[in-house]
Amino acid sequence: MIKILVFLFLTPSLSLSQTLTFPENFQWCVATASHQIEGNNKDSDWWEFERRPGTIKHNDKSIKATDHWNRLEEDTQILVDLGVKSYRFSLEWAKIEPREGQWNKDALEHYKKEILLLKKNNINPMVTLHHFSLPLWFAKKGGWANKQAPQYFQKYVTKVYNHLGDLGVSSWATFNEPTWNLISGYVTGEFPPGKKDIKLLKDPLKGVILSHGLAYKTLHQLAKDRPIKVGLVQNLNVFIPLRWWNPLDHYAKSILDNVYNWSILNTIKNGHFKVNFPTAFKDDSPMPQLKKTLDFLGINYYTRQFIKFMFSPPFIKAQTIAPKEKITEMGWEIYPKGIYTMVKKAHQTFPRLPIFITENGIGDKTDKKRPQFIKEHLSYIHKLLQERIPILGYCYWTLIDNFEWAHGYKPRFGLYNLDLKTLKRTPRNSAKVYSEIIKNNGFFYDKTKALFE
Ligand code: PNW
Repeated sequence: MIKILVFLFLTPSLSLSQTLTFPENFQWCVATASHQIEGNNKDSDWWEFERRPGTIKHNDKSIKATDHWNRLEEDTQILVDLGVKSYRFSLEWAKIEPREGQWNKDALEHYKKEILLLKKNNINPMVTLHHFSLPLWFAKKGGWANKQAPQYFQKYVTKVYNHLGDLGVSSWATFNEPTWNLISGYVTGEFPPGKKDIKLLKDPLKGVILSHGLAYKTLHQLAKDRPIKVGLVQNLNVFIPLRWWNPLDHYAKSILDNVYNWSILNTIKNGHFKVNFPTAFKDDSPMPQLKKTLDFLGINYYTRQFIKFMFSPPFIKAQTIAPKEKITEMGWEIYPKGIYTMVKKAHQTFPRLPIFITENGIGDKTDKKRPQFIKEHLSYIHKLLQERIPILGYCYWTLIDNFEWAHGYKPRFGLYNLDLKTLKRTPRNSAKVYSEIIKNNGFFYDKTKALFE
């Protein structure tokens, strides 16, 4: 009897605090994006956008950013210090093709050097081909809304692969967060081209999907027998109807969920693009060529939002509701459980597809919340792994504080603090915490002490 009581008493606490060990080959990683760190991206649409009055908070401009372009060795050393197995970064199309059809060999050589440096240090390079910024010449032609966008992108991708394809890049992602990028550019106006008309979303959305499909095929054709992995990175947010009793909020939520989270992934799954957004646009187009164009899925997860229906355009309002302790510098709610929910949904959509958590991070200059933020998200990833969901790795966003798009330099996502004057990188406490997790391939986790449940 006593034995049973002791057992009942101890079991819950045993399972609530335990060492979480990750699979042997789990890819611990950090992620960055070229425009946010390299500097001098003069031929890009973002460079031009930053110079339009009122676009970027505090009138910040990317200018030199973190000067990563000139600090490859220093920054690779930081990656080595952290102990990451993979490094996710993006190539800058505007640097590689600054004017239509003119290829900058030095830029391609620069990326070659970067990849070789990573390989030399036993770090797997994960390349993203497009992370928000575009060559200005292409943006001026309408960017993704241009009917020829897939062909322009294909030319760029071909050039890149011909130059860098034999260096052992472990994975190629065509796009980073395409729906977020396009909604920011065409609906909220926060990103270039700075438009605010939801009706404008349809053409670039279809353009991006078709560009992904063509790039996927192109890369595999160029690779021939080389076993390359090509995928896409999608941001998945948890959306909740603001007022549970209001059918309009449920309706708005389902539309946003469909367009933002799933429109691209569903097109790939079904070979069919289907969006019905009555106040904006409706489309129903077969795209059989999109089927089977993912070797892996990259998921970026950050937050949950509450959705309200509004009676004027854009009809949908996303807002954050959470106590102050759970809100980040970006104003986003910290909601670790959401990574579990969204990865699980993605897995149900693509049951056998390998998943990579390509971004998860927090703006937190003081670093008070970051260590616990990382651990609580990882605890859910561990749970997913125990349920046999094939997650290959986890990238913390990001390595060094950087140019945070329309928010400028204020939000601090880095494991390393960036001194904006000297550009010196200094590890925050969480850099040590993360490198310990990597070294031990896990960590001790006490669920009863969770802060963000
Ligand atoms: C990502 N949301 O975007 C981007 O990939 C990065 O370039 C960026 O610096 C980072 O997050 C931090 O902002 C996001 O709606 C877009 O929750 C949307 C969301 C989160 C992140």
